[in-house]
Amino acid sequence: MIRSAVTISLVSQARGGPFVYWDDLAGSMQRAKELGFDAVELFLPGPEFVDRKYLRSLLDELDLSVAAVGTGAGMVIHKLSLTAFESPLRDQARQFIREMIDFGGEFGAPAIIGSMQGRHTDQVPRPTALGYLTEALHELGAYAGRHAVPLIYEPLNRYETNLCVTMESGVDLLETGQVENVKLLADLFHMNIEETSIAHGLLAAGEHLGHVHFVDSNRRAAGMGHMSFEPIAAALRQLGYSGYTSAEAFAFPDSDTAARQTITRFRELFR
Ligand SMILES: [Mn+2]
Repeated sequence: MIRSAVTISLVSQARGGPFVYWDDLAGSMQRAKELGFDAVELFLPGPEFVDRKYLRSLLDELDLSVAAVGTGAGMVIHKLSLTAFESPLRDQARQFIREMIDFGGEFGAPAIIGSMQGRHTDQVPRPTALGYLTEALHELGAYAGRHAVPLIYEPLNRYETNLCVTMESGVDLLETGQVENVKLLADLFHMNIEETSIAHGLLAAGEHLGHVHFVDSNRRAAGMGHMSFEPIAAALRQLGYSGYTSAEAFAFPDSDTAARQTITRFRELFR
């Protein structure tokens, strides 16, 4: 069964980004539960920012799960990237991600590599960048396996990376590199920009699909843009997808409205 999740950001430097809830962890989790979400996806400044016992007690009390944890703060705050020209920055990027894998792993949640993949540049040509990325996914995928969770890799749109922008290129990266325990994240906002057909993109991801960012064409909550969700839901059903569809959307017009709109659309499509 497909499960619902909603994003919570505690990263002040990411203000204005596509996260539904902000700043107040306990209050946001309370709202997520009241609205009927199964889980929360957490975007945190780092692995030590939230006390683990405190988070565990909130999850138990509210009967919520952690769907995934983001690693983008490594880029947003520390300017780290797995494909940086400077090797210490690449090493620190891996270390930051390992620590986020350990944090998420404690809650049975995978870590997501999105912006931390970086991009190819004049200094780091495409084959070199793809080599760095593949090597990192190898190591970090195996590392995540210690917690019995996968690692999640997210192709992004062309304005955010120039490495993998479609599901097909993500599959190619994983299969060519023989990368194990790494799943793909299908973000419907990025796919709306890059894929010929979003449904076909999902089917191309196939067994590699591990997580979905559930959002409309304009990055508002599902139902607030011009995305055709029926073929998307049909493709997920065809795949037998049983992971999360997680609302990574702007808090527009406000957090509660975006969350309520998301769960309403989710129920229409998947319940
Ligand atoms: Mn995303």
